[in-house]
Amino acid sequence: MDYPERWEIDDDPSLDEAALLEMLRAMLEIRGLEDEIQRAFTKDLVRGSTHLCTGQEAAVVGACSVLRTTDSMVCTYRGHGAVLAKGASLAATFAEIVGRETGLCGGKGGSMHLTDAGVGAYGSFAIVGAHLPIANGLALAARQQGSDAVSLCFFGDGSTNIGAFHESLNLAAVWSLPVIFFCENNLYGEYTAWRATARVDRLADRAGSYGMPGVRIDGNDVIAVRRATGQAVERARAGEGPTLIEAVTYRHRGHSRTDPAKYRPDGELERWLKVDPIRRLENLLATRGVSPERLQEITAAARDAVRDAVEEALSAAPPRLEALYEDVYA
Ligand SMILES: Cc1ncc(C[n+]2csc(CCOP(=O)(O)OP(=O)(O)O)c2C)c(N)n1
Ligand SMILES: [Mg+2]
Repeated sequence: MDYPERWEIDDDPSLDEAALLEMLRAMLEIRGLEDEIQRAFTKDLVRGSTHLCTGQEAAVVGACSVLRTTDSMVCTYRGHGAVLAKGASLAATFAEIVGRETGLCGGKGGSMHLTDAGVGAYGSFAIVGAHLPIANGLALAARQQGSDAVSLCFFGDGSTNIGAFHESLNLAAVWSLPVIFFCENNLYGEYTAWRATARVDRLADRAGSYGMPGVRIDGNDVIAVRRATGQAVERARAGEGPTLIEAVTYRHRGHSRTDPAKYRPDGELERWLKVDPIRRLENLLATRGVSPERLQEITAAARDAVRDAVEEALSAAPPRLEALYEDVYA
């Protein structure tokens, strides 16, 4: 079944209130920035396309919450949230998306090419599955350098039918590479339901073919995501090799740009809005005794941070013409 079994999410007593509030803040900022990116897109401030992760915040925030800055992360074109969760600045991310020189890549990469090596975000990739071998390379590099850093790779359900997925999982298993293969199964690859493209009941079961553990989790439960990723990271750091995580989630918006997502059955979006990952974490915090006023404060602070970031980014200049010849590898 591709829907959470329960609405409430289980508490984890090992996490203090500050850790939970920090995850809430990160999820709210991602949600807020995605709204601003959509607004900027409709105002023609974004060149190319956008692929928003609205609804999938628990997956990227929960997973990145157990990483260190020195751990690496790669993701897909639906990667604004992943890069922010890994620690990139709101202003520099937004500036990149609207093509300003203060952007993560000097405004020359755009929405689908967000890179911030300083925080271990080694790129978002537009070619489906192309970055799984790169995640292996980052893991191998870490091991050869004698570091215990791990490599986390986000990808969609669509990637699991691409050749590079199978080659990468096999090689990572054979070489016991410290990789966490993190599949955000948001039920669709572009306009096609994932169940129309696979005959397995759980994508996580594919891990068995390569001799690594595979787990399927509620991807809208930030605590469950954090726990599963934490276990995979521990295994990887201990030299025990890769893990495949399938986090079942849902994108609230269409695939890209202004896709109205007419291919989704009536009522499906409304059902998923009921299991919004942010509302579920807020509910958990309320059961811990965090007051509604405190939650509102966090929400307001996230809104202000997003507004300031957007203002800062939009006041920056586009890249200089000469920048065209900089950062060129030749
Ligand atoms: C190799 C390749 N084939 C096709 C495409 C076109 N394409 C872009 S996104 C996408 C769907 C991928 O779906 P999924 O992996 O589930 O990620 P999601 O968009 O749901 O996050 C496709 C087929 C591409 N970018 N790369
Ligand atoms: Mg998908």
